Amino acid sequence: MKPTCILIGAPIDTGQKREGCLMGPAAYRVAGLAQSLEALGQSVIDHGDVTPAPLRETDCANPAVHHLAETVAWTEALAEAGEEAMAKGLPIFMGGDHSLSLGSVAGVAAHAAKVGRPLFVLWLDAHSDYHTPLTTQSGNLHGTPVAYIAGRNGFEAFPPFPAPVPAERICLYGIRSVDSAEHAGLLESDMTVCDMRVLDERGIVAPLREFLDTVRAQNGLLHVSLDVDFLDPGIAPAVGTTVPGGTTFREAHLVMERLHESGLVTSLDLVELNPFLDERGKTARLMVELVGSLMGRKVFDRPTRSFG
Ligand code: 6HN
Ligand code: MN
Ligand code: MN
Ligand code: MN
Repeated sequence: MKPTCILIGAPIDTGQKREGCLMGPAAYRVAGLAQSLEALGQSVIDHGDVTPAPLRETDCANPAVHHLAETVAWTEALAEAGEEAMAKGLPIFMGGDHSLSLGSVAGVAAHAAKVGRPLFVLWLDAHSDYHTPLTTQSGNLHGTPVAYIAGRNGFEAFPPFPAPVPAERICLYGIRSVDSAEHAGLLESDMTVCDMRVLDERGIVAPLREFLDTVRAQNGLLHVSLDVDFLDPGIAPAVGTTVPGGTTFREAHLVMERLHESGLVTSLDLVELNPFLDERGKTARLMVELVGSLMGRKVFDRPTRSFG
């Protein structure tokens, strides 16, 4: 049986400085995310938007870091909402900037630990998001979730990450903008880094298939974090951190179709959509279409078809 999709709105704007991501959940609703999933025979519950936890006092040795207390408050609330939703179905976190994943993946990881299955994370992004609050120069906490998930130091202001995900279970896919502190950290880790050079050389499918084979072999749960800037800015302009050379319309759909066919995806983030920067809803609609492909939409479906 197909799991129920649980839509969780997370109108977070505190992980970066360009305002507008807080309109993301509303844009996904207007673009018909729930309806498009229902049209695929999926049952859908819209949980509404999460409310951040009460603000606590926080401090950080890096003066560049901003909105720390607010981001911690979102993390706490989303971790709770995420863990709860995992017990009921397939959560789809509608962001909100990428600091959302500090909380969503914390909730998912807590669930994975409870059910005793290894968690894997596929990070579809132009960026590696591997800063800690101590290494970030922009001070934008949306550039830090991968480090939190992997259990790096520097997150003392945040709740301890439940069961950090070993680096070899994290795959960064499509990256083409990595700061030097992130680069140094990644070189010391066993993370699977499929940067754009790798995808250009090997194609969009082969490295993904390898990662999915590992998830399957270990009976893992798979969290997918989809940052709008994974896509080329030409097809997805509604994001504050555009980087040229992103995935094409066809590549992105192919990734989603492969993910669907794997049957492995157990939770999903949709992050960094800034509807204020969109062109007549183009990016929001594309994201909704991509979720459709991830949840099984096919242009042409022949049971005997196989691509290896
Ligand atoms: N994102 N590395 C840059 C920074 O400011 O730390 C960009 C971060 C982008 C964050 O992709 O969600
Ligand atoms: Mn602000
Ligand atoms: Mn990101
Ligand atoms: Mn990004």
